[in-house]
Amino acid sequence: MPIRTFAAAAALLLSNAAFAFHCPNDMKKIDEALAKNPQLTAEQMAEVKKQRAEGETLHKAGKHQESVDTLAKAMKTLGVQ
Ligand SMILES: [Cu+2]
Repeated sequence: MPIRTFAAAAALLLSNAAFAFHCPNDMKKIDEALAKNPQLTAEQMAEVKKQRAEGETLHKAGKHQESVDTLAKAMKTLGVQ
């Protein structure tokens, strides 16, 4: 295998692994924030829970980038980084 192709494949694998780790981490942050009874409107709460569930579904489907993006919205509403 040419070294270039190998490097590209390795980089892809690494970024995938990073994302695979990223989503559960974000979900954990969201769960922790939700456990603290955040001051959200009922509407925001429903939205956050929906995004949290969606993020998990996307993560399990291997769509890590979409999952991270969806979870990021929920985290923004919750005010967590
Ligand atoms: Cu993921």
